[in-house]
Amino acid sequence: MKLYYFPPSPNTRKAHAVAIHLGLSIDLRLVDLQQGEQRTPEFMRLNPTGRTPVLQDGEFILWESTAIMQYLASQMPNALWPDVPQIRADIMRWQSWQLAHWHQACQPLQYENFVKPLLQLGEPDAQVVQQATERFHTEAIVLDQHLAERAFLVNNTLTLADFSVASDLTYAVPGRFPLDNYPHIRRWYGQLEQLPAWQETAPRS
Ligand SMILES: N[C@@H](CCC(=O)N[C@@H](CS)C(=O)NCC(=O)O)C(=O)O
Repeated sequence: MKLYYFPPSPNTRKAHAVAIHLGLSIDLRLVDLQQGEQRTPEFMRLNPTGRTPVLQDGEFILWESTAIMQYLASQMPNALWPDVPQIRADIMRWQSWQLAHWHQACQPLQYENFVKPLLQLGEPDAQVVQQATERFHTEAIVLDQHLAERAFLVNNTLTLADFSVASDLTYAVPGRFPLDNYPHIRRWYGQLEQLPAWQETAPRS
């Protein structure tokens, strides 16, 4: 299987971490987003949305990181994606929340506080940061309360849900995410950071 990837991307990280954690043999193909390689005709044939990651397994081509995670984890029986309908639905619940709500809360802080200064795109917009901070707290309270009673998001063990939700915390420090009042999120994310799959997919500075 080939994974077309861009290592600094949290969406790439979700899929790549699952492959590493499960010991899957993956042929990594770099798509350099900074060079615009996601817009080449060759890549657009793989993914007409022009985004990474993309998985290719023979003739089968799959884009969208969550679908890729599930496909990778379906290659063998494992605890990340157990073949139990209720557990899979629970994992999907958190993966859906991550895409629809958590990512939307984290991404503006990442962009304003980290990406803009990094790429010299100007100062953070104070109004955007304030709105994003409010949105962040709305979602972080839910996550923190859930984790107060559990080591992991689902089934009391590491699952795809953890990798999905954790991906948005990849740049929590440089993005100045206001995590001080969320001890359970910090404890949970600290566990993720101990995993070889999370360490190996951490962005290189
Ligand atoms: N919903 C997609 C989002 C993918 C995405 O936005 N990827 C970014 C990198 S994090 C990308 O390739 N951006 C390139 C561009 O927008 O030109 C997924 O989960 O795979």
